[in-house]
Amino acid sequence: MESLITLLLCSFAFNPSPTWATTLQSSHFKELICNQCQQYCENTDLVTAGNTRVGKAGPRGLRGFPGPRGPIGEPGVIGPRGRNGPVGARGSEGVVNMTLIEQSMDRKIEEVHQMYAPRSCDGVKSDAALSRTDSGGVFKLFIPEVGVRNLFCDLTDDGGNWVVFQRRMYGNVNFYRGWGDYVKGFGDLQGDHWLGLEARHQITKDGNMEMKIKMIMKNGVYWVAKYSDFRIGPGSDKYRLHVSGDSGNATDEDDFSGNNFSQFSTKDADNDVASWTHCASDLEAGGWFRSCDSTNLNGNFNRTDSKGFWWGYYDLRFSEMKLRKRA
Ligand SMILES: [Ca+2]
Repeated sequence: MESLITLLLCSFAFNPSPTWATTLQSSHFKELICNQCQQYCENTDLVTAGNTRVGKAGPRGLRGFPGPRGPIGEPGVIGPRGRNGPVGARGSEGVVNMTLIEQSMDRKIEEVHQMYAPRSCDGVKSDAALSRTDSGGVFKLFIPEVGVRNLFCDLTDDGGNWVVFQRRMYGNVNFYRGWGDYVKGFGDLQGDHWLGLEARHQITKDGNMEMKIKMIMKNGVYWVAKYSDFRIGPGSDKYRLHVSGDSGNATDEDDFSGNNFSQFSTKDADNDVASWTHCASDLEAGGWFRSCDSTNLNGNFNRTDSKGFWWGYYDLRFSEMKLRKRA
């Protein structure tokens, strides 16, 4: 019976007439009703709110948008060192610097030649010749302060052992050159050539050297001039000529010793004593000129106007100057 009354009361409370609605809004009365009608409330989907009737809560709405990114946190503690990685693959082969290797080889070869190369033509072995002629050949000699140089050794004339330092035989080499060429040397060792003044100074600076000049004229006449003492001064003294002790059939008249104590001159270096002229330019050659006289064995033998001569004789076709240690 009590249950029936409660059911009726509760049914009325949740389906109020407009007249009762205001009364039902009283929180005190609503609490009373709910205490009595709890079962009913849970079963009827009806809940009072003010004077409006609402249904049960709907399904959960969509998730809202995420909030803004928070501030960056403090850096973490550095971790322990990792293990070594695997060994890498072998790289490609590098490029070998051949120029450096070749330069190094050249230096080594030069050092070996300096150790074993003879110092003069009297020390050469004929089978060591780089090339041969009837009278001698080209050999490697070591010249102090200059290095290893190829030189022509006359091994036959008058006992041999001569270093040839000037030769004119073919006329195919120009001898009208500047200072640098005469200091360094030029031409073909087996033919027309000039051994550099610096090498000549180094070879003769200690003295005790003799020198021989051989000349052949176009008519076949053979002349020889020989000097028992021959020495060339240093470059600082313009390779001054020191020559004395003449002999031979070409020394009866004025000869090479007429140029004794002269400095060397070329077309670009006037070191003669003739203040009024430049002998090397006048005679178109390099030489130890004093006042453009005596000899011009570096001149042009093909000219007959006194450009190439030995004391007034212009018809030379061959000349050779050579030196060796005095016996
Ligand atoms: Ca002059």
